[in-house]
Amino acid sequence: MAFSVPDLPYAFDALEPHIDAQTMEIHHDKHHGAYVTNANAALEGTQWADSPVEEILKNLGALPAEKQGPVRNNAGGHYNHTLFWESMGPGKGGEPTGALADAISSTFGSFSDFQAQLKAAGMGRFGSGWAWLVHNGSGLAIVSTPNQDNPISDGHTPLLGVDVWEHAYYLKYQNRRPDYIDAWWNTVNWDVVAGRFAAAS
Ligand code: MN3
Repeated sequence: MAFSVPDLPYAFDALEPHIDAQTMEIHHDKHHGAYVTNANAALEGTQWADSPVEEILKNLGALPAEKQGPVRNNAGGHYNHTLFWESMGPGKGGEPTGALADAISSTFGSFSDFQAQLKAAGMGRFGSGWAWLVHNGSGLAIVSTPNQDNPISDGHTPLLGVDVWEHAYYLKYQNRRPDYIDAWWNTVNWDVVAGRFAAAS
C-alpha cells in the first residue's frame, strides 16, 4: 500500500509558543506531503511498493541504483517526519523517568549534559538534517544525519530526533537554530521516547 501522511496527533497550534502553527501546517501538509508523494512515485511498480518504510530504509542498497537516491530522501523524509510528529505533544517537555532517565544519566552524565550534546549535534549539522538519540545495539548514543537520512539505515534504532532543516524553524526563529532547539525541548513526549527505548533494549 502506498504511503500516506498520518494525521497530526494534535492541532497545528498545539505546540505554541514553542513551534508556531503556520510552521506546523506547512511542515506537515506541504513538506511531509511532498516526501510521501515522491516516495510513492519512486517505489511505484517496484517490488518494494508494499514494503514497510523501515524495511526499505534498512535495505537501501538492495534497491535499483536509480531508485536509491529518491527513496533515501523521500521515504526517509516520510519516516523521519512521522517519528518527529509522534515525539512531540502539547504540555510535554520536562525530563524522562525510569529506565530511560537512568540510561541517559549513565551514558551522558546527566540529563542536562545529554541536552547539551544533542543540541551540539544539531548545531553542528551543516545545512539540512537531523540530530538523534539512538539505541545502537549496546546502549544510547547521539548521532546526526544529513538531509533525510535516518540512523535506521546504519543499523541503529532512532528514539528521538530533532529536525534542524530551516523549514522546521525559519518562520519563527529565522537563523536562530539554537533558540529553536531550546524551545523544542518543551514539546518532547518522553512517554513515547521511553516506549521506543523499552522496545529497543
Ligand atoms: Mn522537516
